[in-house]
Amino acid sequence: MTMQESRMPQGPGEDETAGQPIEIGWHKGYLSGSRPDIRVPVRRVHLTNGKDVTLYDTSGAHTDPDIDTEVRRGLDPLRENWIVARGDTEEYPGREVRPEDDGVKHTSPRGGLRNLDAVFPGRPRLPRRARTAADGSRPAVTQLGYALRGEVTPEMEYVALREGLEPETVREEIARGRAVLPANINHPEIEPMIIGRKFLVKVNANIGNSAVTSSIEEEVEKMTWATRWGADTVMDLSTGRNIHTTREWILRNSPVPIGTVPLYQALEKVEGRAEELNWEVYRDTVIEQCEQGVDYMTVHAGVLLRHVPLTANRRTGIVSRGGSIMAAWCLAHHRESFLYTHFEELCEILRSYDVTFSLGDGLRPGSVADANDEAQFAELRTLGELTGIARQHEVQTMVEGPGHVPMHLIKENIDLQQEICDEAPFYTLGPLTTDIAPGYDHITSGIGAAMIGWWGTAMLCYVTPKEHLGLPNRDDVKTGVITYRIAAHAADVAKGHPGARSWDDALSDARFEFRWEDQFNLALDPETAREFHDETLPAEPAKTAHFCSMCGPKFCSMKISHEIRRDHGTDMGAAEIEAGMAQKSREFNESGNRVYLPMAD
Ligand code: IRN
Ligand code: FE2
Repeated sequence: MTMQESRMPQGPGEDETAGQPIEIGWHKGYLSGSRPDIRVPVRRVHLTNGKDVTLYDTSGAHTDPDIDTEVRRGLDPLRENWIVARGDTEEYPGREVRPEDDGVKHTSPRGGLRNLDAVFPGRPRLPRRARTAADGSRPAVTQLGYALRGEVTPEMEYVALREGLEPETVREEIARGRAVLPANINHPEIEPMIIGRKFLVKVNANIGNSAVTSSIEEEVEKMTWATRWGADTVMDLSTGRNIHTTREWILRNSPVPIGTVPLYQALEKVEGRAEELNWEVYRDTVIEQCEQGVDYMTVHAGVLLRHVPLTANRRTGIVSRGGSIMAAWCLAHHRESFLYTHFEELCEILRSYDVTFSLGDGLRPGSVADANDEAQFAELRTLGELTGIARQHEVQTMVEGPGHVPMHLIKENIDLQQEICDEAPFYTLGPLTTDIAPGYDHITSGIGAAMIGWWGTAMLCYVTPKEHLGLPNRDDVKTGVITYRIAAHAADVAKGHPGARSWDDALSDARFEFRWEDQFNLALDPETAREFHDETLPAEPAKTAHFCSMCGPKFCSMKISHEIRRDHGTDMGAAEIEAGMAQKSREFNESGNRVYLPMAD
């Protein structure tokens, strides 16, 4: 296969370049669709042999030198015309956001002082929702609704181009409930993406301030940093102050869908007292976030009163934050969860904005000892029931999964989830395959993530080295995203996603042919690859020298293979191979039987 053929995705569409000089090794390009406003960003890596490789790109306009991005203004609303042209939505005044909704009331001792600089200054905007009919009803303005009605939306065409698949495949998978395309009508800035087992495995990165540990600017920067390294979605798990405003800044600047757990903000509104939560506070918080443009929401509606006792004998009880809030509420009132009893009302809200459900796993195991227990699977059965209800309302739905699971128990998780939830996309947190390595849980979980991704999990929620220990900083975010991109890509290769392997092949060719620059530019993390190489071979010519630093100039398996091929051609008979090997053996013995030779030699 030539490098030209090894584009990923191998989709239709022509490439336009973004005018960046080619010398830097790669540039941002665009694949164009059936209309001028469908332009799918790609990372186009230029190889020194004159060919190029096209890679999936999640980094948005922030990495396009031709687009002047300014965080105070926000990204251009790429999807706005598509949404308006459908003619099924209306603008309306929206909810008024009170200072206490912004987490100010109880976290600021100075009586609601609000950092006015922090208010998002971008273009004024009224929220949209599905148009209200005379009888008060509203149509489903969801991608699922359109797919069921046989319509291929511009968003569907966009992701088809992005994945190198047919638009009709995208529509079918969404209609079947096997894929979701999270795209709130109030988040027109996103570059559409799809989550489903037939598509590339996706990675989510969690960010978010807690109390006062980080500023809005830092959170926005973490978001752009995470998407730069390949996060397909970002969840803002902020709690504490400026919660609404922080989210506004993130949404207006994010090229990827944003997820949240509305329960966290609702809890802030009742000053952290779980038992004081109620449906009205929760509903208003959900609407507030729908109007802002949150694309998917974790809803822990599967934690039922009768499930709570099932966790009593667990080694590590309930570890999900949302799960423990809902368990506390159920026990305090000895009533069924308001998320469960009001679930249909919640569906009606989400369908008016096209917000996707991410049904939370509030009873996921928090240790390998608790994996696959009755509490976990009882909740999963409830999530299956809720998936069915959400679909009847034409609300897109995915299902969250564990957690901590040893390797031999992982497969049962995806198999059961697919069966119980009628193949709704699975979105798992790892799973961590052992509990013994705090500080390295990106690795303990990356192992589980690769396995469960291979078996059909559609999106992997990253885990950073700070898991169980603290809040991730910028470096941890990068480490988490890179680790999970590896897991996701390894799964794509194993699943045989069209085009996935060609990235590996392009890099292997570069490695085998000692095209160091190409190897760096094709690498998932070019900076680290280049830096590590430069540590041992700092001189510039080394990058093109025909040996690798592992074996030195005199002995290198790849160099030998090259020499054999050069001297004997590639179609060698057994005798010729034997002769080549004997020759190499002599050279080796004459050099003193040393595997590593001094560089100066
Ligand atoms: C993903 C799969 N299972 C849980 N997650 C994520 O964990 C979820 O989407 C959210 O980002 C995070 C925290 O969830 P809990 O602890 O409130 O359940
Ligand atoms: Fe954990």
